[in-house]
Amino acid sequence: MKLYYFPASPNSRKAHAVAIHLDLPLDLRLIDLQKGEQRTPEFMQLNPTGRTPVLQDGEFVLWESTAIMQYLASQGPNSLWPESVQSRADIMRWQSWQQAHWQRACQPLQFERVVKQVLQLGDPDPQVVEQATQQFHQEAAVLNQHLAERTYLVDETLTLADFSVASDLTYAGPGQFPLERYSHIQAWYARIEPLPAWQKTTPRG
Ligand SMILES: N[C@@H](CCC(=O)N[C@@H](CS)C(=O)NCC(=O)O)C(=O)O
Repeated sequence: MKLYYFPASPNSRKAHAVAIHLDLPLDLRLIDLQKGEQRTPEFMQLNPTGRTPVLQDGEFVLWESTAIMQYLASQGPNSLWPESVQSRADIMRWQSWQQAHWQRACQPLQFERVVKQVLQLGDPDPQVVEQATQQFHQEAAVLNQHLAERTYLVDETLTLADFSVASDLTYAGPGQFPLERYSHIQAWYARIEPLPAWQKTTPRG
């Protein structure tokens, strides 16, 4: 299977980490977003939305990171994506929340404080930062509460849900995400961070 990815991107990281965790060999193809490679005609044929990651398994082409994670984890039985219908629904709940709400709170902080600096796009916009910070607190409070008496998000075991939600904390440090008051999120992320799959997908540079 080929994974077209950009290693610095949290969405690519989710898919790559799942493959590493499950020991699934991937033929990695770098799509350099800084060079605009996601908009070449060849890549747009694979993903008309012009985004990474994309998985190609023979003739089958799949985009959207959550779908890719589920496809990878469906290659054989494993505890990241258990057979139970309720466990899967619960995982999907957190993956849906991550895409619809958590990512929307984290991404502007990442963009304003990290991406803009790397790409020399100017200073963070205080209004965007203020709005994202408010949204961050709203969503982080829910996540923190959920993790208060749990080790992982679903079923007390590491699942796709953890990789999805953790991906948005990739730039929590340089993005100065206001995590101070969320001790349960911090404790949970400290369990994800040492995993070989997370270590091996930590963006370098
Ligand atoms: N919902 C998509 C989002 C993918 C996405 O936004 N990828 C970003 C990198 S994190 C990208 O490729 N952006 C390139 C662009 O928008 O030009 C997914 O989960 O795969």
